[in-house]
Amino acid sequence: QPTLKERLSELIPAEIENVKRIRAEHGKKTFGPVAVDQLYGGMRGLPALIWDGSVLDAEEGIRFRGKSIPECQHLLPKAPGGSEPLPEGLFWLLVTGEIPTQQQVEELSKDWAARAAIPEFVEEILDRCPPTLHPMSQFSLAVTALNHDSAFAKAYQDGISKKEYWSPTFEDCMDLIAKLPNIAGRIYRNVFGQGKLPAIDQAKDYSHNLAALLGFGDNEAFVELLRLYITIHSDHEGGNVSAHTGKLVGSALSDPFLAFGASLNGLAGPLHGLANQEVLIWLRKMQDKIGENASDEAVKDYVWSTLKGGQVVPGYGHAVLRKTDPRYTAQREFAMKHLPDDPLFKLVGQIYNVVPDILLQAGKAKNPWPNVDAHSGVLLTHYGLTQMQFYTVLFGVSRAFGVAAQLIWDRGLGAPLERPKSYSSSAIEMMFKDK
Ligand code: AMX
Repeated sequence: QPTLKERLSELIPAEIENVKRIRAEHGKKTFGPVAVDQLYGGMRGLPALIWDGSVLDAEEGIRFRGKSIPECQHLLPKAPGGSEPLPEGLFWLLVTGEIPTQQQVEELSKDWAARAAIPEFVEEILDRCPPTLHPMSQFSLAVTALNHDSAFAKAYQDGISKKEYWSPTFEDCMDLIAKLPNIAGRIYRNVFGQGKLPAIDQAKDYSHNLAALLGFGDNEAFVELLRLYITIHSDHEGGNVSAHTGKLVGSALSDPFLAFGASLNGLAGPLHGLANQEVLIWLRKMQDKIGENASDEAVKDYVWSTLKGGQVVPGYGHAVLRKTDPRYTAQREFAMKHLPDDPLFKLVGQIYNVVPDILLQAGKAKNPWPNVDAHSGVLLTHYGLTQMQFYTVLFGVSRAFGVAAQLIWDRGLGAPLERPKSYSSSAIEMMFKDK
């Protein structure tokens, strides 16, 4: 059975021809006018990028290479005794569009375990960070510093041909994903004082090793949660801040460590990945104010007070989605199976029953339904990972999968430097002066 790299070396030449054909047949066609509002309005709906790993439908939610989350849960290989998909398999799917065999996934687990060590100087950088530096800033620092050993940067300096870019990019992407658990684990233990890091177990899968590094290796339900968590957070098509940033920075031929470090800085914003931290802070504040087992009325009042204070309800709304996020639903199903009586899970369910109506009444949000971040923190908290400042780091570990898959393809297909056109407001006025 071919390795992932062998399979890619077969797929890339065929896809180069495919893209040539698409461009020859359709390259000069246009779809949809550009409205001035889109330039001022964060480019919503503006067609601008090629992204092959996943596509987001406003009503249905995400599909990874055409497969919904329940289909991925069904089709992708599992760990022995487990029922959630192994993220190794999801990565294979994102990169190739194909479902890997159990053996191919096991090889990937081994490969990542073998690449997992981080350089000593990166450990030192992390150990010197004050615990008051946000875990996401530490994460981004460490990932950026991995560029020291980038195979791509070195090959470029050595004069590699453009046709070969994908190969060292692939190696960097594999190293990147493989090293994230050691970085995340070190940050977690440094910041929250949780003892010494264990060694990577070469015989275990990625999620198991990540769980062990965080101190939860003995908790099989938590390991299963991480498998699901990484799978569903991996990719959300190309226009979201972290994915687009990675692609943009990669287009300058910055190596995958530099590109993904930039992704992480975008993910660290409260309207994007930091929302999972914000949700938990908000839930805790709500509990402090109105107590546990509060009435629907009290929850409603609290939600209104958030809105009236000029703040967003974290975990609700989305730039593209217009229905409940299937990533929320997948986590809800996990909770129903593993922690149906958890009080915080019950509060999340209660909030689901009141927030959409309130957001509709408030009349601003285009989507009143919950997104992925409304649920993830509750699950992590249940198993004892209660430090919400750390939650976005786990989102970041997962998001590397999607960004890396696209970086490999961008270099494989020779994607050019991104450089869209910007306009000044006076230029816009001039353009439509007499129209
Ligand atoms: N609570 C209160 N107001 C909200 C809201 C929410 N959850 N969602 C949207 N709105 C408001 C917007 O702030 C905006 O107000 P404005 O006109 O005064 O600027 C108005 O509704 C219209 O916004 P929109 O077109 O519906 O959303 P958007 O595409 O501009 O923004 C998002 C999308 C996610 C930033 C927004 O819904 C939001 O702030 N949600 C809360 C934060 C959150 O959960 N982020 C995580 C998203 C998923 C992810 O990336 N991880």
